[in-house]
Amino acid sequence: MNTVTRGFHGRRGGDPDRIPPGQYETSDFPVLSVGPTPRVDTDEWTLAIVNEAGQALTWSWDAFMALPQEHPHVDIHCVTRWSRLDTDWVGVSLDVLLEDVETTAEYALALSHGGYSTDVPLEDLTDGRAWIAHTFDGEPLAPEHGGPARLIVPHLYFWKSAKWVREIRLLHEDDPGFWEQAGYHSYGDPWREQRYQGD
Ligand SMILES: Nc1nc2c(c(=O)[nH]1)N[C@H]1C(S)=C(S)[C@@H](COP(=O)(O)O)O[C@H]1N2
Ligand SMILES: [Mo]
Repeated sequence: MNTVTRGFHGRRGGDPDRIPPGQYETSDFPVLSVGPTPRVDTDEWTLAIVNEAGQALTWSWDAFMALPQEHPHVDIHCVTRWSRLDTDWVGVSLDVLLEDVETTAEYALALSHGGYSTDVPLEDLTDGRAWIAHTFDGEPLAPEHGGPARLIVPHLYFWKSAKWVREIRLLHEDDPGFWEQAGYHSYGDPWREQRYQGD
């Protein structure tokens, strides 16, 4: 008998190849924000990548939207233990944004409107593994989920995917972000269950 229903007990529920240890599958899209949702108008929106010498490359909304767009189809994993499979985004690969950036930095700090920040090794933003996304499920990204645009780094716990991102700062030394300063793991690989420092 095959009586599974989609959602919590969907056909992929608990699939150990897709659900990292200690996670459960959900079909919801929970909102996890530290503070209030900042309202960022696309007329005023800019994205900057600032290298270790302080040189900035900056895109307006129109310039950003004119860049080559990708359609990542990815699984996401929050450290609060929910995982959502098969999410659909549209955005610009960090590979494209980093193309003309001169850097030998090893770390990146993503900075958001509202004060949130999170650090990742720069390498983890490359090779088709990270995007600045503006569309989710075919719709403009909702403000509570980081609209107009957010970072997505789906191979790391979802706290690394900074909502309302405004700057990617490239650094020679790691600079812990909001949750990393609060005791969360500096890298955050869901497959190795790197939830907290020391995991
Ligand atoms: N700017 C900002 N980005 C953020 C957060 C936040 O509080 N502020 N929360 C993080 C956490 S812990 C998670 S799980 C995801 C949640 O994204 P969602 O609210 O779209 O599900 O965003 C991450 N990015
Ligand atoms: Mo999270």
